[in-house]
Amino acid sequence: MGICSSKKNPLTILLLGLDEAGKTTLSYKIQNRNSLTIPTIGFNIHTINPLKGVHFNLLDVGGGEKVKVTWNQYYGDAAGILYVVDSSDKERLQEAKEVLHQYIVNCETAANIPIGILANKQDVQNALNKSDLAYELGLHQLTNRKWFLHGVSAKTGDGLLESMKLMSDTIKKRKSKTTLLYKYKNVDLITTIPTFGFKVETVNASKDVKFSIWDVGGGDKIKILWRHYIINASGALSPSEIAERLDLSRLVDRQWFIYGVSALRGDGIHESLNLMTDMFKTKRPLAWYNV
Ligand SMILES: Nc1nc2c(ncn2[C@@H]2O[C@H](COP(=O)(O)OP(=O)(O)O)[C@@H](O)[C@H]2O)c(=O)[nH]1
Ligand SMILES: [Mg+2]
Repeated sequence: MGICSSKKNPLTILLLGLDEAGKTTLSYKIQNRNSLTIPTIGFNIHTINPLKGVHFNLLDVGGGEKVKVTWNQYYGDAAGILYVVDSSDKERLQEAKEVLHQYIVNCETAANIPIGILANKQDVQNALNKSDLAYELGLHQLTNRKWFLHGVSAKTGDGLLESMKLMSDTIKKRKSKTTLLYKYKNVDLITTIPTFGFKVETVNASKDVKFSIWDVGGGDKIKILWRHYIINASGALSPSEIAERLDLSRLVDRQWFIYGVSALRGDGIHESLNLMTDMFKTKRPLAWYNV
């Protein structure tokens, strides 16, 4: 299934945060193992299956001075980031905030990667609560991306499973062409990572018609290649508005249609495949859109 979260193909989740925040403890606790809380040298990977249907590779890359600058090397493969904060260490909150913004939020290669902020060490008396922490970390500045904040204790395990569920849900909420591709394949639980290169899936539209659907990605370098593929346009505009903007009325010497779909809800997907099939079978002129 390529990029879905599965046992064979876990999604990569980066565990980031200052040293001593509790990343290593957390990654062991979630597997119900005792942690060896020695500073992380290099990185540790834990493959976990915290909930049914959720498979993550948790990458604990460490948070020391020299390591932070290497975080961006991991962003390309990451489906999500868990940023662990020690809620009981008020003296280092400003540092935690600066590191979050400098190395993750404002880092171009991490743009759009969903972030879960884990307010760790909630078992410690006087640990900052969620709303105070949100303020101290400047989380209101996290616009244009999916994020959540959740209180946890890596020591007691409280909140850990919920935070994995939140991470999985947040990743799923990202709308993308890849989501559409998998919806076509009638896969209900979809978790996606950004598309590099392209993916091709064969879809059985009906008994005797199969399509190859190409998901070619949408990064800046990729967009200029789109003209080599079939151009797909979708968005909040209605199909008729899109037809107008794309000047589809000029397509007089070929069959075409434009059809509104929602990859997340599944609306219109089967209908659009049926239209494609009809167009193929009948070969009669077709120029059509749903409003
Ligand atoms: N009380 C408490 N201590 C924690 C918690 N999580 C981690 N620690 C302690 O914090 C210290 C640093 O933890 P570690 O996992 O090595 O942090 P890392 O540098 O982020 O990997 C260790 O002494 C842990 O036992 C927690 O939730 N509660
Ligand atoms: Mg560590």
